[in-house]
Amino acid sequence: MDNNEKLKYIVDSYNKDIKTIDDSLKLNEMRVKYLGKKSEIQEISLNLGSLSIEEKKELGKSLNEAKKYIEGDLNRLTEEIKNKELTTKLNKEKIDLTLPGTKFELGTKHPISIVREEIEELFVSMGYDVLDGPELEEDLYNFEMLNIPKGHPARDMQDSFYITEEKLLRTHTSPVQARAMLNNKEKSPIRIICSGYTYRKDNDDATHSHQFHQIEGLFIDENISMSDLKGTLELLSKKLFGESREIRIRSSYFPFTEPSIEIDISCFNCNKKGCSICKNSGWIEILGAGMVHPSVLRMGGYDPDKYSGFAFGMGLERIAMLKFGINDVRYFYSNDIRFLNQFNKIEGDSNESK
Ligand code: 2NM
Repeated sequence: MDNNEKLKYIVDSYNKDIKTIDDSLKLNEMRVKYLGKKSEIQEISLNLGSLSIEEKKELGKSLNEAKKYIEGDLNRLTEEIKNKELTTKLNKEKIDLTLPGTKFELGTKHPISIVREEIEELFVSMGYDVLDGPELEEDLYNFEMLNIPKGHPARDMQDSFYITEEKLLRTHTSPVQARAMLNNKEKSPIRIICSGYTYRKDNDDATHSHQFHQIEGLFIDENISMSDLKGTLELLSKKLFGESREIRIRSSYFPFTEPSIEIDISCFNCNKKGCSICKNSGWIEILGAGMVHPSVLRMGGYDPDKYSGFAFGMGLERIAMLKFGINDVRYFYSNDIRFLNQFNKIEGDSNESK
């Protein structure tokens, strides 16, 4: 077989081979086989050197034609197969936009948050600001500024989580109020509400937790009296436990208020007839309050001869337990989904079809 015949044979063989090729991988193999370094065409062109000028010219031309033909055909097919493969891929990956989306479960609002927000909403509507402060507090703000000096029984080391001599986990949210008084450089009236985690050394049981929530309010202005406090707490009681609630004031003691009081509400379960919830008394204790002690005002930079104020505080766990009929404070922290799911779903429509 002379070289020209060989070339013809190669092209024929290519034409036969190419008929069975339908993907880009095999196509690449074809390119290697017919045009690559070890291809027959390459082999022939390596032999050109040993030929006469005439023969070289003639064979060179035929070689070029064969190469061009195979190359052109391969390029055309490459394009064709690429398009075919893309179409197949697009068809396979087609998205049906009419299919319903993936449903996901929204959480519920924690009962402590429900109660906190309800209280905050009432006080914000009366012009109070919502404030917070650090949980790791200084002795100065947690005790000293609140008329609880060193040696006072209320600061028993056994009851507080001290981190250093001067730092402890706050035992109430009142230090936020002490800070607010100090921070108000104009000594203008203050209306604030603040809530958050508080800590006391306690053995956890159904009614005690070493970590719990308080919410406290403070109102300082000229001519603030006990009747302002009473009206405010009456509103709060009705908002939390229903319009028909009555309140009862008992005298009490807190170092930071004088006088100090405790507020009971008429039992929402038996309406004063006596039941197990109110322990047959007809009344339920819900919070402590009082007129801010003159020493506390003075330490906060307020002149007690010009200003007066009231303050109140309550435990959010206790309020939520009464409101929702929960008999063990540990439910709030156990993250039991059966407990949590009993409270309203957070606003949003993802659960609507469930
Ligand atoms: C209570 C009861 C009575 C109270 C007092 C203050 C402050 F900072 F103004 F002195 N904040 N909170 C207070 C008063 C808290 O909780 C049972």
